[in-house]
Amino acid sequence: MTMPDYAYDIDAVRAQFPILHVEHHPGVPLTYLDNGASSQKPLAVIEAMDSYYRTTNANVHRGIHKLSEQASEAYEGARVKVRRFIHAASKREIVFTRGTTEGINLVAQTWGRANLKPGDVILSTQMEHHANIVPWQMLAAQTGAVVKFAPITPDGQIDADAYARMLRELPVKLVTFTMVSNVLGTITPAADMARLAHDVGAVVLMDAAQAVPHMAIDVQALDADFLVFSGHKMCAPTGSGVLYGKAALLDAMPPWMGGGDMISKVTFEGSTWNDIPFKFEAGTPLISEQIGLGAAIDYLNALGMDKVQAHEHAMTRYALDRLAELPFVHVYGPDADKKGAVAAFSMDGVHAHDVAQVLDSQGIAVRAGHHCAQPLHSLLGTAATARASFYLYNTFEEVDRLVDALYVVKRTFSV
Ligand code: C6P
Repeated sequence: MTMPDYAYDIDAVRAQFPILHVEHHPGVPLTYLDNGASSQKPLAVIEAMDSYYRTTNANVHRGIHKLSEQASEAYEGARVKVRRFIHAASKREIVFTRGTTEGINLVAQTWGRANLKPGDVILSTQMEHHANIVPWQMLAAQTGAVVKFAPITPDGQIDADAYARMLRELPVKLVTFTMVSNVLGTITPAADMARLAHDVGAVVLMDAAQAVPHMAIDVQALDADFLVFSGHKMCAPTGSGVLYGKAALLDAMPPWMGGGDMISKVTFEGSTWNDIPFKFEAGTPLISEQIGLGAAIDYLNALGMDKVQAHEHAMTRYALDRLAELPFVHVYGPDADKKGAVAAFSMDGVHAHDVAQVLDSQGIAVRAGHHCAQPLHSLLGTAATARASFYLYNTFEEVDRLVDALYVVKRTFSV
């Protein structure tokens, strides 16, 4: 076994996650390898939300009473933590959303409807999650714009020549791509892709749902115009999430949803809008959830994103090496150096759902299906894969447990 050469006390990390110590099947430890779908939550996050409801709960930006001021301070404090975490220039550029999906839909329905005309091209890639396909198809139907997909190579990377050619030859107005594929694990060359897109005057959106939880992100170094992510994949509660947008773009965009907090003045004749980011945060927000996101960021910062990434990289390499020992298992995507902590695989003669069910009986949680990436699965020539995805609390022993359990799957189905 390759032992990690970075300081990382995995037992101390695991002690912070109560759910990892619950027996979901009697006598069998939980091996949680479904982190691409959602991560588990550390005590720091659980306690931050508990403490909010015990001591600080009120609506934000509204009351002039002490409790509302405290809730607003905590909520806006979380925004500052997000700004620092992704190195945005200003907290005005941090719009709170319910997650990646909402962030992409927001950009499509505001920037997209205001800026796209018939024939304009929205350029995406063949490895996108449905959240980065469907909102653009809906926008195309509304505006007459066209969605195109840059192809990928057989080892699951962006075809760089084809991408550059499409940018040169098509009237591309928006480029939108994932930073890490939720199926192949591919880490895309985001900064290079953004530079090429900017050379032809296109605006760039980065889907960072599988990136922000796992690596240090600097939106200014990436030169992202928009970048979206979900809290629930990075130790924070469901319902927390972020749309980062450059201030000049957000300022120029019309609002999406109308209601409380997003207005400057309302009369029976019409309304004017609040400043960013509030212009995009209509209604009572998910207050405790975004405060939980702030606590998750504190937790990740204390661990160190460099160490998180080193741990996951070592584990992904180990997992790919171990899975390569199994001739009846086929792993999709590039090798460990070009990949996030994801291993989607198929098994000869056994459907992915059956694989997942037998693994579950061994206490191992993986996801099976198309992982909300149906077009990519058709390209791969399969309807479904099983997917093990790792996070900061997973261990090398858990990889061994997965490999042993795959032999059980093989025996169960006599393949
Ligand atoms: N992928 C998975 O199991 P939401 O649901 O809004 O938090 O995230 C959507 C999303 C967008 N882009 C990528 C690359 C993603 O991986 C996801 C979520 C989960 O792969 C749930 S489908």
